[in-house]
Amino acid sequence: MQIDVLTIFPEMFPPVLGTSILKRAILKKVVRVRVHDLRDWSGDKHKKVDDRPYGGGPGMVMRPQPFFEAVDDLKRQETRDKGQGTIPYVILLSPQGERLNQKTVERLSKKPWLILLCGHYEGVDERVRVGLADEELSIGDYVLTCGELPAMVLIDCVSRLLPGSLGDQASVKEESFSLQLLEYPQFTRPEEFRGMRVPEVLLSGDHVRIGQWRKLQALRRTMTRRPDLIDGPSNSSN
Ligand code: 4GX
Repeated sequence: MQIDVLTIFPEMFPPVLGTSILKRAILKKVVRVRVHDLRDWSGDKHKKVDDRPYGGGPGMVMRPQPFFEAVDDLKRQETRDKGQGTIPYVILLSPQGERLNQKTVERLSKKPWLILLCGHYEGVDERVRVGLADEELSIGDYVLTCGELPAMVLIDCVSRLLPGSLGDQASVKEESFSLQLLEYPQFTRPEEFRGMRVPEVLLSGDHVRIGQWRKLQALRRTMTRRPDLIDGPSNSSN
């Protein structure tokens, strides 16, 4: 998969892309991530990418032109390099978007090419939404300072689903189960730590009982903390 990011803070990305699983996925060429400075397309001698909102009001709005021209250039470049154009799927990260969940991540992981648009200030010109983005996504109902962190979240959760990114693809399957039910409690050594003991059943070696205990714990936890996961898709947060 190819991922291009349009941002005014490209320096935020290398530390995240260069660590752990993402680093390995990139080295193994499971995913290719290119981060571009949106100011390269500002078309302005001061590299300004924002302007004052029509109608007045506080804050600044990101101009549409740099986003549109950057995407045009990336498409042109792709056609030049590959002869025929893969079509990019353009995503705007914003609190107004549909909330990201694992189902969406799975759908996006099947796209050959994503372009992520990171917004700042009070937002971006509506025409970016209407005329450029294929989809608008939010990573949750809280307000961040920028769209770069959501873009990194998306890169992270999409990349780990790509074949070859995790050593063990079985863990992907298991994780997707754990989205219908919260995980059971896990323990490792020692048997007692600061007065807290590992549940006796886990030391019993009785795998039938262990399986039953884990299932019960997972159900209990889900019912108390995330009943919406059991109620099903009628619930908003699912
Ligand atoms: N999940 N933010 C984006 C600026 C902005 C506003 C409107 C585009 C349109 C967020 C979130 C989030 C804060 C990132 C505002 N860009 N993005 N930024 N939660 O809070 O995605």
